[in-house]
Amino acid sequence: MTKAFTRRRLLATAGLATPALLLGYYGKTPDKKTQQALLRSGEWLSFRARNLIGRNALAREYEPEDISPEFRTNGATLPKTQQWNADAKTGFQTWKLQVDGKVNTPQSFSLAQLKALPARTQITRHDCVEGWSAIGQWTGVPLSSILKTVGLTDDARYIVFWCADEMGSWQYYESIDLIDAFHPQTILAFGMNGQNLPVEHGAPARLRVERQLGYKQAKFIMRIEAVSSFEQLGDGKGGFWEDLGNYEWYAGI
Ligand SMILES: Nc1nc2c(c(=O)[nH]1)N[C@H]1C(S)=C(S)[C@@H](COP(=O)(O)O)O[C@H]1N2
Ligand SMILES: [Mo]
Repeated sequence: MTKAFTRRRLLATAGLATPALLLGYYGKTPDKKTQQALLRSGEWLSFRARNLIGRNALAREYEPEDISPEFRTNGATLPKTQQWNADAKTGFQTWKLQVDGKVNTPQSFSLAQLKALPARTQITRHDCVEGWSAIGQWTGVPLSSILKTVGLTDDARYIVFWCADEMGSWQYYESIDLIDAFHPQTILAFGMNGQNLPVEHGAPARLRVERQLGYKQAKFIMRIEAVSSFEQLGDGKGGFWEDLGNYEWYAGI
């Protein structure tokens, strides 16, 4: 999947291949209207290409001395659901991350299995829409490793994170597209500031998707589902706050 977004392939598609094909189709000398249409299609494609290249850029990473002495919590800080509480009692030894949906091999991972995979550590800034930010150090497994292990099917387009906390009958969930899912700084974090991820910050594992706002950083993840559309989930807008608070689904920063 990531290969599809390499710069070379984008430029080949956007800059050369399409106009060349169109020219071939229209013959030697396209009329003015066709020329303009061609130019417009080139502009549209390069705009899209730039978006895609831009979206793969890394979020800024900070130094250990930049880590905020205090990192606020927001939203749920202690899920009430039975399964999560039973898992918490065992120090999350019984916790299993279910990965399913549009995948070739649905699989579940224990915390120990996740911790045994190659990890990434990054110091980044978290920005909440409510107007506060904090810098923290996150350690976890790149989401791409997990997705490559289970293998996405061709019709997978979004990755959904189902969380252990509920508000009334609404379960917290979030979704991201495959560009963000395969972004090198998108990790399933089980460590924060050199310790196990504290409960209030989403133990045992939470999402860090560093080019997005705070509410996309799903905490208390129980299940990851690959889907082709999120219209059937929740209220159809792709996330808890998108459904309930009309927040933007694409919360890129
Ligand atoms: N499961 C779950 N994830 C969540 C939330 C939540 O209420 N439940 N709140 C979101 C919001 S709005 C923010 S700003 C961050 C806060 O993360 P923190 O509590 O680690 O600071 O988590 C996000 N992820
Ligand atoms: Mo937030």
